[in-house]
Amino acid sequence: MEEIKAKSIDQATQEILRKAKEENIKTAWERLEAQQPQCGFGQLGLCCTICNMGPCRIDPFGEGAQMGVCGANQDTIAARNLARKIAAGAAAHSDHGRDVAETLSLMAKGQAHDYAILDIEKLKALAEEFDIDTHRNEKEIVQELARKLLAEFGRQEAELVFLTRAPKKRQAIWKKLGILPRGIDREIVELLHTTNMGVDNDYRNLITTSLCCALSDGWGGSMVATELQDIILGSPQPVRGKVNLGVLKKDYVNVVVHGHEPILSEMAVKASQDAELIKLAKSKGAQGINLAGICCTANEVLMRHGIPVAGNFLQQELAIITGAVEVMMVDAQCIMPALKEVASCFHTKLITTNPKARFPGVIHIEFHPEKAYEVAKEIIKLAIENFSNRDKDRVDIPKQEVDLVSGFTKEIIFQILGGRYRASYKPLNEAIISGRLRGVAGVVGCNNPKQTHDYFHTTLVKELIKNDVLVLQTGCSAIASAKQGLLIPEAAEAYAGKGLKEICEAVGIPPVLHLGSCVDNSRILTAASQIIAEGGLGEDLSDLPAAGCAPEWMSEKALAIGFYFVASGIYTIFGASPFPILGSKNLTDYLTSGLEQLIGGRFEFCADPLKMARLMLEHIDKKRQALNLRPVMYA
Ligand code: SF4
Ligand code: MSK
Repeated sequence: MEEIKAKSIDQATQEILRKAKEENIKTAWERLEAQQPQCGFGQLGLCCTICNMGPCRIDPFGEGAQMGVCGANQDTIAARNLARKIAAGAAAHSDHGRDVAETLSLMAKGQAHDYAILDIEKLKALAEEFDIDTHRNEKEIVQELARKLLAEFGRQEAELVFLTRAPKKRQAIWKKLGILPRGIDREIVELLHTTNMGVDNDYRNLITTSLCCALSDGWGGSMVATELQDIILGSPQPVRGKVNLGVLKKDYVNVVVHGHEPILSEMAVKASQDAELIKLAKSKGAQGINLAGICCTANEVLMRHGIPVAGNFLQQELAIITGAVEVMMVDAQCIMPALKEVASCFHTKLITTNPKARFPGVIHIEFHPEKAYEVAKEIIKLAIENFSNRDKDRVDIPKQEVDLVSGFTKEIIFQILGGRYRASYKPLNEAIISGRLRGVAGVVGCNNPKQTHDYFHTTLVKELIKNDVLVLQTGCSAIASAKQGLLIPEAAEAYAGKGLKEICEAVGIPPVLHLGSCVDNSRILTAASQIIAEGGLGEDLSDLPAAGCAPEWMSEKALAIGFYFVASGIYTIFGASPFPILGSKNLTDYLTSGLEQLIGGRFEFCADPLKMARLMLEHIDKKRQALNLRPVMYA
């Protein structure tokens, strides 16, 4: 019992972990145990496999080899390893953005009939940003916008258009450092080039190139994904939903969507509501079709349709172990290879849909935007057919399902705080200036079985809101908070400090705002830029009483996000496991201290969520003092 409680604070997770143990099904936690002890060289960033003279390792105790065969030292090796991860993370987000832009391009050619422009205002606003004449017909605007957005990936000269959204002072810092990203692909390629054997051996320069690459993700690829998804799939509005494994329904055909790219799952939502398919499900003895999500695809369909969320990253295997899932359809990113093995213990059909993300021996139904609805219907039909294969005696659905409110985009925060007729960030700025609100924090990122599941996210978030910090969340972090009941307006009464509570009650929002999926961290960048533009809180993002944090991170994408937060001037803490760089003292010192002089932001590593909160609060207070703001009202 104690052993299971150490794995997760979430009761539904604990319940299914017990079931997994009884049925001898291994999950990420057992596989982590089987990996112990994990490689110390890898943890410290001191193992290099970049060329075939290696692998080389640096002895962290200073007794053995201090150089690789080529002469690379610990600083070069650790920085190169880190840089490659950032390039991979940025590539994942940005390739997602490209796929959405390609869908827009197909729409313009009349080849993606299942999609329509659902946010025309946003389309026009974006077109204007890209210098497109909006007095033309919609098709022409779409065509031109798709062309210009796709060109952002291969741009060879000048800078990405979205960078102009940042405050002028921030743009000047990037310019001075020579890190204004050109094409998104170009920066990823350049970073990979510099990490080749015998190219960049200066850890500081490798970090400069990494910052540039990460900026091309946050202010490039991810921003393209967010903006276009809003245009094609509709901009989210505040919406109620439910979260945790209890959203799976005993008498329904359960279909779980998992991954990151909502273009197909959007069609799965439509197919799950198709009258004919519901009739078919009923003819098979089910009461209907129940669609639920895992990870960021879940966040996308939750934000736009209130589709329930079955869980975050570490719950993907557990959803199948409930025995109640007919189909888990996956797109790309954060999908554990182990799902195939776990699904084979049940009747669950695992279905891959993205040609970039295949599993050997797993059903593959390839998604193409040209026949999106057809593909979604085929998958839902397979789920219906599979319902009769469910072993009812092995079904065990935890009862936990918690209410939440999601759908807070930068535009919605703007409208809610300012009111429909005077939408603005002014009330938010005034609340910070007056000290009613201490500041703002972005809490994002994954789960990691090395930490007690959800504990770091929720302990940190509770401490921040108790101290009058408005928390903005995305990804699996937001799902963790939702499961603890922090994403409903009533949470303000239960957990928030007096100042934050007053604001939440006045406008009817939760103290923790769910802004969407991992690519939607770009919403935080634009919201922060608009706060600066509103006035009274400095001239640059680094002036803001704000901080970022990824308490339970695991993905390379989290590193890319951390780097674009820091490159944007934000103090950012990574929780529990630090970056695998501690074998290089120079690099560690540079990232946690030296970088601040250069770019205004820096990293911190901290393994205690309460201490993390304290560090973030101290940073916020330091920024308040620098801005000469009034003391926090209810401190
Ligand atoms: Fe070893 Fe240098 Fe090759 Fe890395 S690049 S494997 S340190 S020889
Ligand atoms: S899904 S990147 S585990 S947040 Fe975006 Fe969650 Fe991290 Fe994947």
